[in-house]
Amino acid sequence: MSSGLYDLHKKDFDKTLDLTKLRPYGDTMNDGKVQLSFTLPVKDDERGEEAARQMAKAMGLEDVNVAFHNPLDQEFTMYVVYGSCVHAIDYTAIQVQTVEEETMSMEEVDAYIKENIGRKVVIVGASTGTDAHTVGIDAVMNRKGFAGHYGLERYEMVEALNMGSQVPNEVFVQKAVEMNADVLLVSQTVTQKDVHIQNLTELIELLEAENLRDRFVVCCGGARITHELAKELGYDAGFGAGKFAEDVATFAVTEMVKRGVK
Ligand code: B12
Repeated sequence: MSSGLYDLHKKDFDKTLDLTKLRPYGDTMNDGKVQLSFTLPVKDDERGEEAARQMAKAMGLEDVNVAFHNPLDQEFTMYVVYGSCVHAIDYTAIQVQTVEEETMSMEEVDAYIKENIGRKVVIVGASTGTDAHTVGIDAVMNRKGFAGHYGLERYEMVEALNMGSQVPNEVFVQKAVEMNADVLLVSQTVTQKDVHIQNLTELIELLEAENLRDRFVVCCGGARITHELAKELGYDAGFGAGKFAEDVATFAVTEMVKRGVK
């Protein structure tokens, strides 16, 4: 939508939007309509359907409609429900921590490295710990990239090593030292039982124990990683869904220059 149309819509058609009481939008402003899917460990029958309705109500939905239910197994059923969320939030009070650099293109990153660092930047990445997912780290590192964004292997001024998945933190650090890496990239996809927090914390502790933390720019990423979480865990930056090679490359090289790395 062009910004002109957007302004017209907001100013002339809607008088009820109050960003201090933000609710989901379905058909009309403030209707609170959401669609939600979840699984209950019960049979797919009328009683299960009622359980799904009550569960949705308990989650803060009203006018609940169980639109779809499908047995996954004898005792497990997946439900899709629609309803109106009764809660509202104050959008104007929201503050988020984000990476502030304006993202450069691959060509701009290469030019920036040539001008400010004067040698290739060495970047080692992996999906570490028990995490077997490789698509995220491949998206960022593989030459062909992802969704039209070339990966770091394609950058003229980057020497990139993608170690793949299930890489133990010790092996990762050993390789980073061996390659005299500048930047470490960790991908974490599985977050069940906060395994990503344990694993990400273990890596930082390992680097600190070996007095190596300040030697690298250390970034993590994954669908459920935020910049705020990454900072809390001792990383320099975190990148979630919708972030690509150029986002992390921009951050890493500008951070290196801020630190005076040559
Ligand atoms: C493909 C997939 C698999 C494949 C993985 C194949 C492979 N080679 O990677 C297989 C079938 C092997 C698999 C296995 C498992 N999976 Co799986 N899998 C998925 C699936 C369908 C897609 C994930 C994906 O590839 N996304 C695409 C990539 C491009 O997105 P991304 O990772 O978010 O990456 C982007 C950004 O986050 C960012 N990024 C990612 N990493 C990094 C790193 C850095 C440094 C930076 C800068 C950016 C960055 O850049 C990318 C581009 O924007 C998801 C469901 C879903 N639809 O998301 C489940 C999902 C991730 N899997 C899940 C689970 C539970 C598992 C298993 C544990 C299942 C099991 N019980 O065995 C196992 C894993 C076992 C293990 N030890 O890890 C859960 C995770 C739930 C959770 N919250 O923990 C999901 C969400 C499915 C679900 N709804 O339950 N899985």
